[in-house]
Amino acid sequence: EINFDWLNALPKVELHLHLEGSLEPELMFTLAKRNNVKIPFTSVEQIKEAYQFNNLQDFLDIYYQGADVLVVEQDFYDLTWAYLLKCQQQNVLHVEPFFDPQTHTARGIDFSTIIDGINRALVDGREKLGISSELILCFLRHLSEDDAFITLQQAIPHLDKIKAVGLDSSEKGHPPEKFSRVFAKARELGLLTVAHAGEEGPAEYIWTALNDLKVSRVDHGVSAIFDKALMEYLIAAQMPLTICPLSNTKLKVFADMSEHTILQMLELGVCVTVNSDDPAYFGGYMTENFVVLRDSLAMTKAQAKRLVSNSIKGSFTSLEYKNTMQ
Ligand code: ES4
Ligand code: ZN
Repeated sequence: EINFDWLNALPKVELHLHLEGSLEPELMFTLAKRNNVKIPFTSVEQIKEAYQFNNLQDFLDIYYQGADVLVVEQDFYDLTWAYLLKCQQQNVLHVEPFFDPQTHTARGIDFSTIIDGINRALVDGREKLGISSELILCFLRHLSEDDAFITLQQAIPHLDKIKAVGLDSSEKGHPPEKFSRVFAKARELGLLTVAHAGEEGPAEYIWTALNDLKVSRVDHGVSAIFDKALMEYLIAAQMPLTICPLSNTKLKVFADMSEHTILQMLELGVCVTVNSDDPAYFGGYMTENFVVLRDSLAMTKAQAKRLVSNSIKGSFTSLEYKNTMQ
């Protein structure tokens, strides 16, 4: 279809992608078998039926369960490589994926097993596919500050492979400031910071992500629209928001794609970007997320290009490289 073709051919950049959320049912079965891990599904159809969520927590419960099939270094490589092949098919030139080490270290998997597998695929992605990347370590906000500190300590021998830290998982009741001291330590180590804020949580959490965690981007941030002063700040600072349209409707942050506010924000001058979040769970990668904006919100070609341009501006690569992407 013509519009898919054009949006697929458009060179894109992805700034909000959970590697564990790119685990397709087919690979889940392959890895379950390879590692002798039991999963509560017997067919791809059954898995797809289970992927119906009423909120973020519904999704997280099934997402953490899916990650149980990831055990040895090669599994983390295969997961990351499959995502990069999708990027190649969809003309995604640069990616800044998240990984959730605590999901795996809690099951007795070494931090180095996880990051070495991911990093080897990212290196191959640069060399064999020409896809550049920066990796972001996410802390699980439903776990303790102490647990996050332990995880940051485990990352220290691998700082050459990590660009930033982030914050994900259950938002409500776990405000950004719970991790102020961990993020301060991460910044001292030379890492940039991002955080999921204002996905299900209030605009107040976006303020504390900015003020207490000193984030360089806000992940989601859709609840900013309810706070006029925050909107003015985001526009003045040109603070990037990594918006995930399919994620937001699957998790019922918006009841319908026609109600999504991304293009309103774009027209108000907010630095909004398009991303896929957990594409294996939410029904689409980068191109599909752009396609739904065209289908449900009548996004124009000029708007699509501005959305990509915002992603380039908001990325953590060198200015020199950004200029080659524009
Ligand atoms: C996530 Cl959509 C979303 N929100 C918060 N945490 C997450 N981890 C993976 N996907
Ligand atoms: Zn996310």
